[in-house]
Amino acid sequence: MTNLPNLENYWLPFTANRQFKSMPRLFKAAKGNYYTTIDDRRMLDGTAGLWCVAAGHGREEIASAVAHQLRTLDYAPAFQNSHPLAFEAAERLADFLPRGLDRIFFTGSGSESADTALKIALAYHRVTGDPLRNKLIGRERGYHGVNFGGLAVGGIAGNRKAFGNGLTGVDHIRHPLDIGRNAFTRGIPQDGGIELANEFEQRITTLHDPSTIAALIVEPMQGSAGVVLPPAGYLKRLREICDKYGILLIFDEVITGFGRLGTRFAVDYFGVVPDIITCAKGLTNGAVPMGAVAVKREIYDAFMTRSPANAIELPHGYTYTAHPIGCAAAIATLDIFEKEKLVERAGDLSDHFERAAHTLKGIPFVKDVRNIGMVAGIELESFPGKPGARAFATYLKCYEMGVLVRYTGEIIAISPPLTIEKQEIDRIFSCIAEALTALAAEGEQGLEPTRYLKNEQQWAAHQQEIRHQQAVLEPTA
Ligand code: PXG
Repeated sequence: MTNLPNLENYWLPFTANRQFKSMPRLFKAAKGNYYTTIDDRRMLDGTAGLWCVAAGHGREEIASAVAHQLRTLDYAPAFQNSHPLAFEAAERLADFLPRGLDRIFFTGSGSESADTALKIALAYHRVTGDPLRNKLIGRERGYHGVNFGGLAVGGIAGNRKAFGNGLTGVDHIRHPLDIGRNAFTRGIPQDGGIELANEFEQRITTLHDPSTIAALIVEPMQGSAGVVLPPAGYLKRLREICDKYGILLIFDEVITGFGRLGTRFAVDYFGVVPDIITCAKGLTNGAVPMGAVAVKREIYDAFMTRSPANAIELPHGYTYTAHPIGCAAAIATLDIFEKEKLVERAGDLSDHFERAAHTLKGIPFVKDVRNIGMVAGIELESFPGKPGARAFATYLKCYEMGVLVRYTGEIIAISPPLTIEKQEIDRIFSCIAEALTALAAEGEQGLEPTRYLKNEQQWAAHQQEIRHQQAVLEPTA
């Protein structure tokens, strides 16, 4: 492998580090819908990075806005001072968001957005004289980032178990995935939504006093847990139950925001309006770390009218809240969305995307295909005793064939840049079909990760390189 960096010091997130470092997959450049790998291979981006590069890679408009901003004002203190671009970015984002959610708190990521939203919900009930409303409800299989608040309301078991007790006063409602009933449904499932949502009411009335619940947080579509879709009527019913009991409803739109479903936000897709929206990722097209929390005007006004004069209304914020570079990138991204009508483009492509995704029905090991907008989840049958191995091998095979897909558990998730072309969509799904067909022929052997290096020579050279670097770093070892 060419130009391999020293791999020792960097601890990769959510990655099997030892496995990765034994066969690193590094990108050195990206443009449009393609990455270039360190060994000069072109890789079609079937995942928009990590769901974030909606407008395609290497956007000149964002690069020059960021470069200009860096040279003009690299940083301004976020507390007690600010800069004009913060206000402009907030105004532009408010225009892009669903009506009424137009008071914006900026953060540095989706995780910070989730924790910020939860804290705003708790503080809101205090400031409005209802301090006993302090429990938070999330959902099984939910993902709200990795900070303690988001982790507590999140429902991906593996992410929680390693970290002890987390927050108290948290409960979860059921996730809506029901493959037995809904396998291979095109778009959202039609049945079962109301009864599932009603369980939320039942749970909070039997296990809790609903007047102690501060907020319910859900992803309108669960992304990280493998593309779990809300059945028809489900989100609307959750909204009604929240209204009935004075509970704030938070939509985590870190993945669903910015055109992913063929609408600006999932709110626009489902016609259900929460009290708070979190977003990140697509906000800056993934180019600069940034997130945002949008709240209904009434929530902001409650803080402004009920806090003592001259008091800090919300004792919360980050050094990098509304960072000038992030704001510049966000404004440039919103310009691209507007100019290229990216949301409409995603909406127009959705039917083609759906048809392409469902060509996988009948391919070996595919037990469900789920899709909405420009998202598809392909759930595979596990190899006995090796959970996740088949999805991982599929990912590696696709990588070898020049297509980047995501895998989580035994699910392949596809979420390309919204700039993708129809033939590129076809290529993604035909590549997955080819990978799975090959795996079916190879049996258990096909699940061995080291098979997927291009050839043995490359593998040997690569191992030698790693040994060399280790020797340089640890001369006595
Ligand atoms: N909320 C939701 C709904 C998310 O999907 C976060 C919060 C956290 O965002 P940050 O910026 O702190 O990572 C996310 C992040 C995947 C994948 O492959 C998904 C995420 C991140 C990385 C990978 O599904 N979602």
